[in-house]
Amino acid sequence: MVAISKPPVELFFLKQITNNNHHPPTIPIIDLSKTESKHLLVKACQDFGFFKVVNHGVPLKFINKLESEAMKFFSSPLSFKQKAGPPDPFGYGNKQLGQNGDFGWVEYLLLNLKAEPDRNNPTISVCEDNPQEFQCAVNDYVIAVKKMTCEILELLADELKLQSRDALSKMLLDEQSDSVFRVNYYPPCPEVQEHEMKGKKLIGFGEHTDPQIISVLRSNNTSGLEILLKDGSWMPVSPDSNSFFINVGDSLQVMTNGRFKSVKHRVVANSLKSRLSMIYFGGPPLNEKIAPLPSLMENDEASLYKEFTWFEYKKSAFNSRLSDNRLGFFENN
Ligand code: GA4
Repeated sequence: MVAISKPPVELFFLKQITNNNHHPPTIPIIDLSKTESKHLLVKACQDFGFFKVVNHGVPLKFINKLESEAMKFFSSPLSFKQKAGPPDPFGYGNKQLGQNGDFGWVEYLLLNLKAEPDRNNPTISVCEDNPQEFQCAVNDYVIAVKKMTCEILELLADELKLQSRDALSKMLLDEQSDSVFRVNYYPPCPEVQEHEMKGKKLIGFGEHTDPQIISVLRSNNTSGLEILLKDGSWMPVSPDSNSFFINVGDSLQVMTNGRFKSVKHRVVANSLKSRLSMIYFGGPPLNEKIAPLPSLMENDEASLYKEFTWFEYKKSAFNSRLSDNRLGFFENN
């Protein structure tokens, strides 16, 4: 059992930076049922590294089932939740994020999706005496979300005219794909209002980029997610429980030699309502070489990055602090 130390409350607060932009950009909305979405997808990955997906085809019953199972889990006594083991890196975590001194106002479950989840053969163990129902709900959800994610990666590959349509999706479909699933529960925090009056925001999950290829987030209707815009201001993302929010990860930024942007994002806590988000992080196999895709490179275009394997990048990422610029270490000067 892990003893969860209580970090000082001051660690969670951010000075509030006001967005003085009177015309903040709007987040691209991609309708996956429309054929012209390919073009918009590429544009969204270039301009923001972030977009919202509607008509996604993920059955509502899988989403709702997982949300209610997850709420049941997070409402359970601490002693039960801790049976999932400490997050090193997979298990149940409370306030502590990673191993390098980051904290947030959040509880979470981090699960390894190493093997292909299969509804008849659940491979994801949430915790020892975990009800089968939670495992099945995760499996059904992940299978459907992974299918949608691969469709998006195939549309991107098509529009980018990569060698093959599955040039990106095959890394997620590979049975060695190192993908991860995370459920974050942000309890309401009554202290938020008091601190907001002093111009401070409470951090749920501190600013960071995701190391993988692509991340797919679905949340309940509680706000909190913010993305960092090019002008350095934070833009709140209106929650939408019927849609998915997708962001480009560091690995996809490298594979496109910087054309696609791995967007910095964070979550601020809410004073009244709890926020529940579930995120699928699509990652490549550990031995995959992460480098700009040759078919994307112009004649004399130089690679912005030194070549590395996903294993090397992941190792370095897990040794970093949340807000670090993890790609900096792999940049060519
Ligand atoms: C950010 C994206 C994913 O949530 C995650 C996170 C991981 C963790 O929670 O253990 C990290 C973070 C994430 C990057 C830097 C390191 C590792 C916490 C942290 C401080 C699961 C991932 O892959 O990288």
